Amino acid sequence: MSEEAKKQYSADSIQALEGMEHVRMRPSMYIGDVGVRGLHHLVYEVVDNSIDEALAGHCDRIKVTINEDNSITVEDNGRGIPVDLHKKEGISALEVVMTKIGAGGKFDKDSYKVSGGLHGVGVSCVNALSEHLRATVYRDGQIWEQEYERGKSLYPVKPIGETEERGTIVSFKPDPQIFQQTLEYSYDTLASRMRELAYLNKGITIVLTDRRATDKDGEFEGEIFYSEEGLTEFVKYLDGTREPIMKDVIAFEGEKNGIPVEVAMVYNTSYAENLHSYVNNINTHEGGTHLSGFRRGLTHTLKKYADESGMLDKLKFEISGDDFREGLTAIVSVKVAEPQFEGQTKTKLGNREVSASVSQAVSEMLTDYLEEHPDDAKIIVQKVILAAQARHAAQKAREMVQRKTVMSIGGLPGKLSDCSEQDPAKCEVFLVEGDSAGGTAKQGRDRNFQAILPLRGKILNVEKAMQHKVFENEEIKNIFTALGVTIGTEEDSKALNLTKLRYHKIVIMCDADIDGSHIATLILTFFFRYMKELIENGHVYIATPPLYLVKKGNKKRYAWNDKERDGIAEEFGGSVSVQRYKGLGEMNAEQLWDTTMNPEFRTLRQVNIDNGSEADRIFSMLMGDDVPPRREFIEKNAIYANIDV
Ligand code: 0RA
Repeated sequence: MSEEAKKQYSADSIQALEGMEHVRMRPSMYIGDVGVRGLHHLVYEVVDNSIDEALAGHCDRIKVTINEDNSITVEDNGRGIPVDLHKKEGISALEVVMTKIGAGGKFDKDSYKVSGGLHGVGVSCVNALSEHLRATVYRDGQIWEQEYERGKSLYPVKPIGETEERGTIVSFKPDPQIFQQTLEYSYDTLASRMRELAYLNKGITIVLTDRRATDKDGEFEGEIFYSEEGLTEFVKYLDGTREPIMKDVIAFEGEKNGIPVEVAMVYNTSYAENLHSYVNNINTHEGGTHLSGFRRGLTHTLKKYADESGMLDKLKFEISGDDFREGLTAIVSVKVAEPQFEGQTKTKLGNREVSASVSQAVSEMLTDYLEEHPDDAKIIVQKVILAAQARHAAQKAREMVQRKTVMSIGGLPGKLSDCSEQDPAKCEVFLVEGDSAGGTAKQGRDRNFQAILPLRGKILNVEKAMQHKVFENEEIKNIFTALGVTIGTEEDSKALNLTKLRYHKIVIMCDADIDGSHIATLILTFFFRYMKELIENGHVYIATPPLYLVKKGNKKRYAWNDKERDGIAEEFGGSVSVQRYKGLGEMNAEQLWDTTMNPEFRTLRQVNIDNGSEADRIFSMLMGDDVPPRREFIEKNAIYANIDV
């Protein structure tokens, strides 16, 4: 190496070090956060590299394993990360990929890097944030290996044996210094992302194994995700518990103006609109140009068909864009070479050119389908007309809600016990099941900043009700007025106005039993379908009342599960008395305050939606007609597991 080259080499390695150090200093800049999400993000980042290798046509199998110690192994049968000398860096290409920020994928200029996690930061970030990482490459008859600690290589890449196989294995253990909140992986969270990836990238087999758990035959828990038909199957999966009103899923797959576009859609008997959009396998929660292209293509094509069919002749009012999407489940997935992400959470596609591509794709596939399936076409148009009529009725009901909200002096619901604090950021409202528990909560609360809104019994199942029924429902009107939220503008009948939100914490407080969780789920469904932004902005919480009170003499402690109860009993020793709380009503005001409402001691679970399509499927299943899957789900007591409360 010349003096110049040496200088350059050390300068580069200093820069690389700084890059890796920076990741460790500011991990949230790279992976979003250092909580549960960030922890799972590490896995997605590594898997994305293997997905890219598969999309480039070199790999069809990815294995993801949660190991006993909560480390993760990702294995693929691709070409293997190159291990030869990287000329500029003077080290193995593998080491460059693993230790240089932003180096990933630079070798293969031809390859179309399309996947990439939310932040698309590369495997070097995962390395920087892992206390240990091992990369093993099977390539050209040799097995190569290198290990790292907190992003620093422990030795140069070395051959460790011979092989006939090809592929890459990355095993990493997240660093407890970084991930202080939790190091435990959620099987359900990983499973729903792997399922999603399998549907979005048909033909790839993704094997997920959880070595922390075995089934009754002693086998490790796990699932194999594979989709032959991609989005068409994804739509069927999402609508598994809904009733389709048409024979086939309408689907498109191809390139439009050089942009790969995939769309699948089906109408069902529900009233909910379920649109999910992806760019490079990333869920674009905030939508963007691809979604507006979809909407435009759909409205335009259906409207044209309906007009020409003469079915709209007797209709007295205009059909709006919304009407075409009632009971519609659809997925739009595009691959964009240089995506521009905008919006609050950087999940809104900005690239203008994509809109026309998707719109054309949708027009083409819909026109074909409607022509070939005149019976289905008629059913769809009838559904749209019904939706338009219902929307008309809803508009009136909503205006009533709004009028009440606007003239809010004395217009608050009579059942609301408001707090005295005026600053919404400091205020909380508890939505409490039943008048009696509401009474206890009212006595127990700190009236300075805590308001109570008792709800009567089971609230309306919005999943099965038409919009105007929802807006006419007393309890739901009360929720709107109490929260100070209005809904609907000229262009968008479902747009929320949160500027007058009266409480920044909205806490659902229900009994800790099956009925209670059913009611909590009904309320959550309502928020999910009608006030999603409240959830997205982190305003919705679930209170967690204790299950047991363990007493011995004058010692007493609360327990939130059986394990805790047994632990306390053991600690107290001898014979203890255990009271099981069947409902909030069994607690007195002081107990409720101590355990569930007092910010110093309570645990509030914040509701957030990690995987929108899975949340949608779960709500439709929980609240739909199909009883068996619902029962099974509620009994597994995992109602909130997949929506990550
Ligand atoms: C760049 C070039 C080549 C392979 C890869 C990247 C690659 C990266 C990852 C990450 C996980 N699995 C992977 N598999 C492959 C190979 C180029 C060639 O062989 O010509």
